Amino acid sequence: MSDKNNATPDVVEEPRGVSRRSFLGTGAVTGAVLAGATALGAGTFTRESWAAAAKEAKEAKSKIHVGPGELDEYYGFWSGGHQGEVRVLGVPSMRELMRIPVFNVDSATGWGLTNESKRILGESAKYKNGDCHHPHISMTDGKYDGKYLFINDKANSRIARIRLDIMKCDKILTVPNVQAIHGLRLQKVPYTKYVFANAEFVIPHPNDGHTFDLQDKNSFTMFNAIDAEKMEMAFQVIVDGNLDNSDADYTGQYAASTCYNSEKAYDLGGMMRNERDWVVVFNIPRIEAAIKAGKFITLDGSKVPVVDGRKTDGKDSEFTRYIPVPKNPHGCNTSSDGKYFIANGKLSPTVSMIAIDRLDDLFADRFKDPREVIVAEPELGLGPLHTTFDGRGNAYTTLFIDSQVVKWNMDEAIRAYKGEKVNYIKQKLDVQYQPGHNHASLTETSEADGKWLVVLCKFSKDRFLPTGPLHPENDQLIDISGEEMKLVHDGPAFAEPHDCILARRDQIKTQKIWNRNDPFFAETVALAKKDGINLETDNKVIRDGNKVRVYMTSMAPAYGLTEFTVKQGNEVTVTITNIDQIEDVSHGFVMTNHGVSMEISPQQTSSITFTADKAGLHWYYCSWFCHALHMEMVGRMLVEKA
Ligand code: RUQ
Ligand code: CUA
Ligand code: CA
Repeated sequence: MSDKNNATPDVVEEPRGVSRRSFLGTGAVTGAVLAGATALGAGTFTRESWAAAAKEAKEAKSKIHVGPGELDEYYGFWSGGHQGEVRVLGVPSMRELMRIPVFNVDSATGWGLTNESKRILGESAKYKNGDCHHPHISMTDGKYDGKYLFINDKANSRIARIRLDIMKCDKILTVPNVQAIHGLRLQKVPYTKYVFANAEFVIPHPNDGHTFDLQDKNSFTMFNAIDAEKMEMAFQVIVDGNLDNSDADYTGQYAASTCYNSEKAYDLGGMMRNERDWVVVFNIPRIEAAIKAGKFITLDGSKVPVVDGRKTDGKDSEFTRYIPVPKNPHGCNTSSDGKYFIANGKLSPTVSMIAIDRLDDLFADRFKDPREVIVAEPELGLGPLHTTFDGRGNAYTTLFIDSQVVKWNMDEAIRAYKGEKVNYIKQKLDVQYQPGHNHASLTETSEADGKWLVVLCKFSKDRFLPTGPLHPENDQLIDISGEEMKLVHDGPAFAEPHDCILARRDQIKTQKIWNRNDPFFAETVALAKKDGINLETDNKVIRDGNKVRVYMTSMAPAYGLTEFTVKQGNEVTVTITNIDQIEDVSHGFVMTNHGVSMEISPQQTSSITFTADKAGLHWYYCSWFCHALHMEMVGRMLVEKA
């Protein structure tokens, strides 16, 4: 079997290196061209280097091979990008374990179709799309507590929460009065009380169609804090410029966000006018105090407390500080040692290291220049987007334009900034190609263990069998446990895992079957109770005017009801309780030709509502292969002519 799909390619017949490395050098990346960049490293590959790569690939294979029946060491949670779901992978095998539908509609589980999922989606169930970027796991004392995973939807300005014990989305919130939730991070210490979420785009307030213009005081965007347990808005902070990515510190006091459009421009040229944009730092206790004291406003019909974190006449507000950094910065990453916020320069070859222990002084106005909090600005290469950490003092930054990951040492970068002659760059590794986020194991917790690095490449070009004009992305796994980074795996992925996160497998505890008291379907259980139904035993049809409620059990390989009759035009709700107790015996329910499909896992209750608009006999069947007689797990609905 060829190992092309899981490792560096075998030796190739001709040195393809040049074309493989330089394909974006001629204008495919507007930012690169406009920033005057050309692709570096073209021609660095030779026949010999490919042979070496092939040898390395062989060694790598043994490292990542998780044999049949063996378990991975890490859970990986991958954003599905504009596909809208969250994916669960095992690392290091990079095997996909599960998909968690969130902002998409999913035919297998019935997400977006069932009544339970529609209640969770709420008002926003009308949207069938989403664009998720940043999955993050809830923390206690700077370590994963394995309770929740949160993720943003840039497309429809939402935030979703996934319960990790069942790996289902249980809450979705639309953030009011903003457009495009992008950067999302969690408070790390003392625990994840807040989800911090950046709204990217500047809009007029009220946004009632009165203007295209964004220059006046009533046009702005906001930084948002969400109560993680209630999944309700806690507060919003008006900012200057726009907001891109963010992170929180290890004291619970500060959060920081990058801004690439300090210009408040509408077009590319305008957004690149300033040599420096900024990082805005939020003082969480001060914001909380102001809100407690009633010193806030509300906006455009919402009740959420809003404070103004903008400068007035060049003077800082009490809530924020703006630290100028070059240029259109993107990623914002807190180092695992808790010392620095690192802003990734994107259009500048540098990253800016902000000393978190200088922020108290910054907020106390003890500095003449806010840039006095910057302790280093190492030059790393072209297009730095995101940085991650190994817990041993090294940082790893993706270079989008160079198609590389650069490993560098933070202390040495600080010494170099002070004028010492020291080479803080440890290694540059080619990745294939154009990396966005990267993520080292446990990197955003105090337990960063420096074992694995995932690099999410936006382009895969020639790394996989061709799939037509649309190519997969390439999620690469790199071994960082030694001195040198070693690429060990290529992982094709469908649109578009911006970001992923790795947790140790012991940090995630899942249920094997559903608990009958689970809140996920509690409302369905309550409705059944109103109909006098015992879901675990009853198989009954309740007629209520034009509405028909069909209750049945399922146990492999049969439904409790194998036929029921309704009238044409009836609104039919089918509620099924899977009374199987055996792990892995999931059933499904599909009503043919009605767009009806759902999952019913052991001890779960699921319900779905549809209109019986076609007179006739309609078969329903179990869609999840559950038993030797799975094909026989069927029933019939008779729809009588109106
Ligand atoms: S951020 S790489 Cu949402 Cu970079 Cu996508
Ligand atoms: Cu039940 Cu297949
Ligand atoms: Ca800018």
